[in-house]
Amino acid sequence: MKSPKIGLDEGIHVMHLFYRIDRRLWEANGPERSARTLASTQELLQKHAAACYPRIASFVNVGGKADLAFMIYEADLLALGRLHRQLEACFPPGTLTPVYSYLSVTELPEYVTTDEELKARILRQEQLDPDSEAFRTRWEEHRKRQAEYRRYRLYPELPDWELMGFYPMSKRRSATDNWYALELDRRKELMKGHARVGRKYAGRISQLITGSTGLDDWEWGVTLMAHQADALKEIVYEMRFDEVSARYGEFGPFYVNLNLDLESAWNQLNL
Ligand code: 76R
Repeated sequence: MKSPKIGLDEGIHVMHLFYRIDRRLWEANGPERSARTLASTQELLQKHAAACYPRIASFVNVGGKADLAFMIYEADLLALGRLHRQLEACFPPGTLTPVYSYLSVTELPEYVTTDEELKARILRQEQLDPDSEAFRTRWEEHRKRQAEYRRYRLYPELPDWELMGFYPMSKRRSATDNWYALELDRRKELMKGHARVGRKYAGRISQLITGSTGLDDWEWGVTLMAHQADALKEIVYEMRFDEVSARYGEFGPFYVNLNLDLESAWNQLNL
């Protein structure tokens, strides 16, 4: 069956790509080819530079595990696959060695307060009459915030901060600590603690959690934007003490990357 689009019911696909440059082949191609590669890759990135999608963002890895890194944001999986291959085709054959790649999708968390819960809380805490004007105004405010939150989670626009940290993670399923065997209420309670820790990092960390259960080797991709590496280290360290991570978190490899436009990336990597 041929289909012009492979979308999602809501949200977009996100792909993280990490490459090493084969320096021998690169040198053999010479500076003119390097300049042409830069120009054609730049052109592709400029054509895909929406705030959310279609977007290809470029980074330089500083953890030593890779050289170049990219993030592709696309609603259509066919288009995402095409962009991935077009990006690789900008480079001379063999010069780009894939190191790690990760496919995930944006999602709404299971643990946000439902409308019913919030309504009950407002009525209880603020002692409002459900038929009053005051309640209606309050409810309207909430609906607006909720819509904004949903839009941000499903169609993220990450801030242009200096660093991008990425790692995949899963929730544990061992005989004694099985996240998936917990009741929803218990998971909700635990996630409140997690979010409390996260909120302390407002202004220092901006996070994007994308779901990958059944799509890639871990269950979530964690993308953290930061100004400095200590913020990345501190949030991950502090979360290790929170029960959700301490007891139930399992982690893949960590990639720390500089958020650089392509020309700066070329300079940084001496390409
Ligand atoms: O969307 C929200 O802000 C609501 C609260 C929230 C949810 C539901 C939240 C807040 N997170 C949620 C879900 Mn998170 N997060 C991580 C990591 O290294 C580690 O130990 C864990 C990696 C970090 C650093 C982080 C940061 N979070 C999730 C999920 C999905 C779980 C599920 O569905 O079972 C994962 C895997 C996960 C992991 N989280 C926050 C943060 C930060 C900084 C916040 C506060 C966000 C804010 O205030 O805007």
